[in-house]
Amino acid sequence: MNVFAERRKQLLERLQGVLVIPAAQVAIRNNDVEHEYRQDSDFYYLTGFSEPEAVLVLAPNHAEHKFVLFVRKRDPEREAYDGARAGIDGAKEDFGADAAYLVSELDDKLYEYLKGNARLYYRLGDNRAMDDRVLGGVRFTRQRGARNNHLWPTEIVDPATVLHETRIIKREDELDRMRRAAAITRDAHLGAMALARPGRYEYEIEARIREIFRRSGAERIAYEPIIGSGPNATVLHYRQNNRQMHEGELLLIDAGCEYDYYAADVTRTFPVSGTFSPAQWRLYEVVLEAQVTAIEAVKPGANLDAIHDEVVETLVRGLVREGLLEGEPEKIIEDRSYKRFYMHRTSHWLGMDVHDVGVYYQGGAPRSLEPGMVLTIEPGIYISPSDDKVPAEYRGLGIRIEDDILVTPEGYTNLTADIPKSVADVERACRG
Ligand SMILES: [Mn+2]
Repeated sequence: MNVFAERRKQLLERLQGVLVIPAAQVAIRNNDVEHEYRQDSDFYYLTGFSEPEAVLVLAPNHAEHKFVLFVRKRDPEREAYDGARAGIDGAKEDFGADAAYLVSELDDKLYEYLKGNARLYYRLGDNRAMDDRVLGGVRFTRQRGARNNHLWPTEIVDPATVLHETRIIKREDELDRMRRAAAITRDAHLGAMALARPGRYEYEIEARIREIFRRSGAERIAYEPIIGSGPNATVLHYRQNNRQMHEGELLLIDAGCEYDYYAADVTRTFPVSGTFSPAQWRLYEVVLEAQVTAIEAVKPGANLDAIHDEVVETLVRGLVREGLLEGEPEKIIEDRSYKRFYMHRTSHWLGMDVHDVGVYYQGGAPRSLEPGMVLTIEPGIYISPSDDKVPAEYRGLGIRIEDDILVTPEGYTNLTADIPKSVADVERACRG
């Protein structure tokens, strides 16, 4: 049984009703030109099917059709332009559907799968046209239900409640892909460190990173990369990547590839000229200490809020030590004045999506880490170029260090551990 069939089987055992998940929608860029298409992660997780205009139905209460796919019609003329389509036959033979129909038949066929189910798992609000079609099916099933003595959906539940709790725990086949994504991302960061030097432009570094991703077999980037030199490193979502880099500046790179639908998410900060200045070096060590301490705290039972608090504490003590913050660390943490330099959270889940699915709180409390979860640890310090309350040598410095951490039964594995991070390793990598 392939991995997708296994996932469906596990989910079917947990479902208390019928589940409907549409494929990701095609997004138009302009006229007849589309944005790059990427399948919806939930849809792909359960089917391995990457075509648009498809709908997945899992029907545990149906006698024969537990797994149903609605797909595009075969169309030799269109396929000459866009490539082959699986069609109804392919959906059954290649993707294992118990039944398959044209997506144009969805409205007529939904009744057969909705009837007999008091619960429908469907995510409302993401795709309004699809909402209309599914709710039309619910309405029809309700009208028939009273007369024909069968249940109809009286409850619509977000599939996230069952599916995302499965996706948050990564199995071995998923971790293989995440390790591959991490290895390719390592090569790209090494390539960037070797290439950067005063006079080069941020986009040259971006081009090298994209080249290494693609030539290594990664389908795409996991998110738009940030290549921020000098003051751009303090702009958290900097995307222009078009500035010329200068002697004495830092370069912050936040870039990760997506390999076979799994993401890496890595940030490194290094000196453009290959050597940290004393002020850069001191600040870098503060961030690094916070990051390493946080990683070492990862183990089953720990939680992201506690890890974040520890990061804040380490950063604040470092900032006080370097004279960037004044006063008692406890007081600074309490009044949150450190947010001037560290304004974002420390972690997010990582998986098929770069900000992966899964809740962060359960029953009002931060959820406990479990083996198989993957998260980022990404503390930073960002000092505005116009902050005249700090010594000039610190102004415009932005430093973030980010790794991808797998929770294991014993503690953790750093999936991106071999991307240079210590001052000595980074400076060596910058020399190429
Ligand atoms: Mn991240």
